[in-house]
Amino acid sequence: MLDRRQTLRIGALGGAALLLPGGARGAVARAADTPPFSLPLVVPPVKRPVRRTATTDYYEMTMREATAQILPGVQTPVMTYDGCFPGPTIRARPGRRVVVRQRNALGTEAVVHLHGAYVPADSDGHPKDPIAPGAFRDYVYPNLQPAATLWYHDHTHHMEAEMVFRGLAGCYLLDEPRWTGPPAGRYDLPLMLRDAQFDDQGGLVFTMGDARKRTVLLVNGRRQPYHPVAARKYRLRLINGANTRYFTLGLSDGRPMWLIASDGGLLPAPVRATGVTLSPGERVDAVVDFADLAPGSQLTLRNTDPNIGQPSDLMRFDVVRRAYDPSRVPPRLGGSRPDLGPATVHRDIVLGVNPTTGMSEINGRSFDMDRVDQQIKLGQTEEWRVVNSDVNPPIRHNLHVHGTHFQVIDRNGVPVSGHEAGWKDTVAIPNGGDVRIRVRYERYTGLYLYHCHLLDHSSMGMMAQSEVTP
Ligand SMILES: [Cu+2]
Repeated sequence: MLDRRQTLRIGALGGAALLLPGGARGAVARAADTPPFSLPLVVPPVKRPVRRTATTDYYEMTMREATAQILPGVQTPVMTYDGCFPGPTIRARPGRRVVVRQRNALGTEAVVHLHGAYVPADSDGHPKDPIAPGAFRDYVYPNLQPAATLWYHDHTHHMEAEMVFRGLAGCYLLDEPRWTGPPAGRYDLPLMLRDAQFDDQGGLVFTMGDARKRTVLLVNGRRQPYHPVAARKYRLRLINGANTRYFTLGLSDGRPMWLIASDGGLLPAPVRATGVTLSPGERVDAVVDFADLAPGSQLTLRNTDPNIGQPSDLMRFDVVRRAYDPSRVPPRLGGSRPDLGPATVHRDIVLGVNPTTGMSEINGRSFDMDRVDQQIKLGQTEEWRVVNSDVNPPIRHNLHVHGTHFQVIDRNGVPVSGHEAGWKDTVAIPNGGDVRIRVRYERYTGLYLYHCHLLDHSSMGMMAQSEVTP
């Protein structure tokens, strides 16, 4: 229920932006008048472990309020991990355990979910496990899964939409072992995409469900940044971190990208594409080659989602130098082709907004964390037919499943292709149509959520939970 939402108080900062020198009235208006591409791209810092053992890297992170320069010349109050907007990046390796101690220095409870990770249920960031203000929790991430682009974000009961919107999200990159292949190091660039709305003072405005006013597009927490690049290949880890916006991503000169990884990690083979659509929570790794461009060339990463009308520029790449490039996109990437075999259990999962109550529901019920919605046997393959029943008016929904990856069979009966044919944890469900997925839990038992990742919808109840049993 809406009335169960807490009112989020942005403590000492009071929600008002602090203006940089020259401020007072008009700072946001001036920021709006500032030409695009006037701020450099922020690459979130890679977090260092506080301790390393033979098996485990230990990290400590603090959730706290801070300010960030999202718009030129304006400091906006945000909720952060470690003061960073987005949070610091954790780089981990398959088979090597990570433990993150999350301290809550916010004035409100919080919980952290690692999106796309196979983790024990008590480290999955279930809303029944909040961290109280002033307390901490140790999250254990075994990383027993293929290398992949994951991200961590808030999952507080009824509050994840607002808390992620205010900044509680960061990248968690599970790296492949070193091999001669896709661009690495500083040529491997995480790009977290989202939108935002601001008030006249530069504060973030969050209104549940009102996504149409979130018209400012951000990359790594900044409006339309620029990034100097070398004339060579780059790996772009594209993460849709928006609450409800879809992105159809492409380069302004129409040059192709090689899609090399989906939510679950490397694809079997690269897929050539000039555009790729991501619903909220989805990721794709794309290799882009700037080698043919002379220093001084510029091109932009654009959103060409047909639902927004004109294409909009997300950021600009400025080619500044030539470079030796030993990286390559091999014809075989080493990822596995999803094949969970025939299913023994079939289910219908219907996503829809209740026209009478306005609540978001799955199979006619809004989320109740004390109710188990379905039981799943460990090791057993299930097939889910996921339906989006919101046709009139059409409302977009997708489905994210916690704690495993799934195989997407088809959408409206048509087999999926491109990155969607790889391992996925989030998939877009068409209005009035369906997507069939096969799901299997392999390792851990306990409670795992499944929900629409349009976070305004999950916060309003479009969420349910499976109990995985031995
Ligand atoms: Cu939804």
